[in-house]
Amino acid sequence: MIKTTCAYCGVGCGVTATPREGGGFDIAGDAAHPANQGRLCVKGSALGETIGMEGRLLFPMMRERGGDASLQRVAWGEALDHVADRWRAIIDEHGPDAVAFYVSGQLLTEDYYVANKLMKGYIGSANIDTNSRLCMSSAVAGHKRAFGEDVVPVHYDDIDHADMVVLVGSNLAWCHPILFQRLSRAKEARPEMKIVVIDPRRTATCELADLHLPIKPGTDVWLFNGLLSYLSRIGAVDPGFVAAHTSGLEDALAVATLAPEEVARACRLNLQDLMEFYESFAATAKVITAFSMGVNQSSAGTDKVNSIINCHLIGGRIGKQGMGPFSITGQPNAMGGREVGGLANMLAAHLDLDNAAHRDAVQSFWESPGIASRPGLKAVDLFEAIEAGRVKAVWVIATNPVVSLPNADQVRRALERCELVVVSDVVRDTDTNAYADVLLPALAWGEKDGTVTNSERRISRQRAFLPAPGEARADWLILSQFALRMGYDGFGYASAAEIFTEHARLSAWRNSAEELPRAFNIGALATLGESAYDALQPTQWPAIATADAAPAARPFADGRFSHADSRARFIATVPRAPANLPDGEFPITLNTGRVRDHWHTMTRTGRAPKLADHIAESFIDLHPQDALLCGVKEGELARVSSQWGSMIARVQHGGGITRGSAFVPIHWNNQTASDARVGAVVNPVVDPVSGEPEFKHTPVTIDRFPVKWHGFILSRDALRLDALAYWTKVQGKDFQRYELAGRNAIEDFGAWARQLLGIKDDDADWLEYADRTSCVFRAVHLVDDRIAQCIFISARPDLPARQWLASLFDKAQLDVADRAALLAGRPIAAGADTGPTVCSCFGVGRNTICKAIREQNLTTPAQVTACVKAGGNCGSCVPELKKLLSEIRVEETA
Ligand SMILES: Nc1nc2c(c(=O)[nH]1)N[C@H]1C(S)=C(S)[C@@H](COP(=O)(O)OP(=O)(O)OC[C@H]3O[C@@H](n4cnc5c(=O)[nH]c(N)nc54)[C@H](O)[C@@H]3O)O[C@H]1N2
Ligand SMILES: Nc1nc2c(c(=O)[nH]1)N[C@H]1C(S)=C(S)[C@@H](COP(=O)(O)OP(=O)(O)OC[C@H]3O[C@@H](n4cnc5c(=O)[nH]c(N)nc54)[C@H](O)[C@@H]3O)O[C@H]1N2
Ligand code: SF4
Ligand SMILES: [Mo]
Repeated sequence: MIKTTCAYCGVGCGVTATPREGGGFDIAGDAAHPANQGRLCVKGSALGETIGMEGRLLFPMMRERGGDASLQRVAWGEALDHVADRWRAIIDEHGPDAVAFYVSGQLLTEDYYVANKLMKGYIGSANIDTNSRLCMSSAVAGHKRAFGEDVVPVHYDDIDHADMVVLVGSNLAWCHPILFQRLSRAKEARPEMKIVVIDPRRTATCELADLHLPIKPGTDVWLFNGLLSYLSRIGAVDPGFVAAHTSGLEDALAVATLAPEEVARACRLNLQDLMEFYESFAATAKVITAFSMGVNQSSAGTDKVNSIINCHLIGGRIGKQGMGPFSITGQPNAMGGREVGGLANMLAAHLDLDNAAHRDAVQSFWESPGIASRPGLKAVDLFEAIEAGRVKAVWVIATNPVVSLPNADQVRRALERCELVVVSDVVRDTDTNAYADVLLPALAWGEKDGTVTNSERRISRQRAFLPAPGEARADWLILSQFALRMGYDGFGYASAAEIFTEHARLSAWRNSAEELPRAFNIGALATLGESAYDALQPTQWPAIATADAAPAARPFADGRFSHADSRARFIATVPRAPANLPDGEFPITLNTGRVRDHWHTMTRTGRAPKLADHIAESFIDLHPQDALLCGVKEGELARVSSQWGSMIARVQHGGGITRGSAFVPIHWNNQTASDARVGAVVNPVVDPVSGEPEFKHTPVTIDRFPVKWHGFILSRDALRLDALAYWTKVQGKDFQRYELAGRNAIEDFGAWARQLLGIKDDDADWLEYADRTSCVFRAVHLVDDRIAQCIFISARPDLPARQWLASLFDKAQLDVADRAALLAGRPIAAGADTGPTVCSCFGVGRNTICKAIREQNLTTPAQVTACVKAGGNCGSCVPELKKLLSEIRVEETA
């Protein structure tokens, strides 16, 4: 059994991988890991389905610009020589700022450290930015302004001690499920603990809340300024703490002038609800305010963060058990990236690029030829500079910017124009890889070795349990081999452990009260040898015990912060509206975010059949009245357009959205759908302090996407369907499923369908039912009495249940009843349509659950689990079970 850490979110759960007899691995939660104590959410428990070789990038590939456009396999030496020669030539001609790295919070700390050392110390530019710019740069900037250092002052077990937890712009139930379950258990044990959710949508997280404040998008600063002013007015202040450990309260209060009535109006909230929140906050000492992308991804993101921290400082609610402002990180190593100075305006080891003493410290430690002396380009600016030709070579590592950046069509144009695009990835086909001149195969989760740091500053090992496939290499090794070719010394690393201990030594370098004191100090780990590094247990900083020192307490426990005068700062946060507001042409505010079972651009979760059915295709969630005004109907397709671009998704209601807003998930892209990159629609406005994009607020218009027919295909082989007006791909267990829609009139259904499915053999075993007048068509293609493909077309979107058809792919032989059912378009056996998946672990559908609730009068999620298993494994669907239970209760009392 090998212990490692989950590949996905910042909770950082421990995972065990146990070889299975006959091949493969069993993935389970690590009971000894403090982050999860053995539990895994639905994504974590499906990790085993994502480690296969299909679609993997296994060899370096290169394409000649202007020549044959296709990528050709090359040797590592040739690829790295080529990149080094081109970089050297570009740097010689245009200077070091003409090249750039764009990296990721999914790199391991060791990879991240090497990339930063190379760029900032050796190439001499700070043009290295990361997708963390899109994620937590506002939290970083807020922490630095308030505390003088980017430190998260809360621990997971504080949740067990808090009396109030406020979740701001966080869909914890879906995005950090194991932390959410911890919160649910705390609430179960102490029902008097108050949970408040501040989110414009009524998300699954709200199922646990005592109070949901459906705030007007973008107005959080009004809300928290109002709270600060209220706390001050009623005297809910810790004057001793404020006097001894902070400065700037008067200035902060001077801009927090609105009375609660005015705040309620600005935030479009019910005054009573607002007061309930303010009064509870004032009355509770142990409050945690946990925040995530609804706060950070805003043109006022940094101010939102500081307006929250202000409310904690005024009452001294920080640095003690059960309380504090808690930035929940997204990616598995968002925090490790912060430790190595991953952003274009930071230096390694919590040192600053714009401070000469800090620069000198890092350069002297590295003994590097130079050190970047001014901040590099932040992500959005970087891709603008690439399009403008100022940056001529970019190397993208472990991120997919053609999908995930705002104004994503601009990103595509930038890469098209760029002289040299290098991409290191683990899969062969992504929307970004399509623009690569050089494609380099990296080791993936399960193969790579190193460390990650989770949301509570706990460093854990990711360990390899699989052999390196093909010629894939560790990202740190690729970068080091490139650096050596560039002629730099200082990159002769033989192992991840060597890099880690160097990083640990740097964190302690000149880190003393007299020199450059920082809370981040993992010097205690600097002497780990290879085997001690291999055996490293999850370790939280700053509390690292050593032979001669007891572990330090939690950060800021003594009220001393990292600013030179040791005081935390209140920041005067003047409320301001989002940069682009809805108007007559673009009347709806587009919000974007995540769904429960997918991870980002789906390069990994998209391959797991277990994760495919919870939400199978991209959608736009819209209030029914807005849908009416836009002329779109639930179940039909709509085009979502902004000034920047457009995409297509299926209209749905019921996502808890208020009027005037719409929500689209971030995951689908050109690999999984015909036209579903929501990044193309999102405005490229950024926060002026952090540079983080305003992903949650773009004015859009929504129109019908008219089609003549709807349909779907289930096929054992993958198909190319680019000729159709709309398609989207869903990974099944033994098949691919495609949802389709078309604008073409179909004359001869049979011939058309056979061509679409790639059937060339006239004698193929083929059954069909066609009714041209009502545009209904069903056909099935059998091979040796097994189903190979089936296709269903109808003028309306209400097609037969996919779950039932999927079950036919398990059968070794179709019987007569199956064939008849296929042509009739519905199962013969009653109850065979189980409905859309709710519980992905046991594949339990909505219809099954609702039927059990109704027939057996179930009232709690535990009863549902006992009856139909749903919710009995990872528990990620429990909030949805609660929702179904309450919907059926309402239905029955109505
Ligand atoms: N299943 C899943 N989990 C993930 C990920 C994933 O891809 N899939 N990604 C990981 C990563 S990298 C990240 S960063 C995290 C993100 O985790 P979260 O931040 O929890 O997720 P999001 O869905 O991006 O957005 C959170 C919420 O912010 C709300 N919001 C929008 N505008 C506002 C506003 O103006 N004010 C307030 N208060 N709220 C607003 C949205 O309605 C949304 O419900 O998730 C991590 N976990
Ligand atoms: N509209 C909108 N856009 C958003 C957001 C939003 O809320 N709304 N959220 C933003 C946020 S918070 C984030 S974090 C980003 C995430 O966006 P991205 O970082 O673009 O998304 P991923 O799909 O995680 O991309 C990771 C890539 O790295 C590859 N990869 C995985 N492991 C490795 C490895 O070990 N080495 C290498 N070299 N490659 C690897 C994967 O195959 C994949 O192609 O999206 C941002 N974009
Ligand atoms: S909560 Fe889920 S996705 Fe996040 S680390 Fe834990 S198992 Fe992985
Ligand atoms: Mo993120």
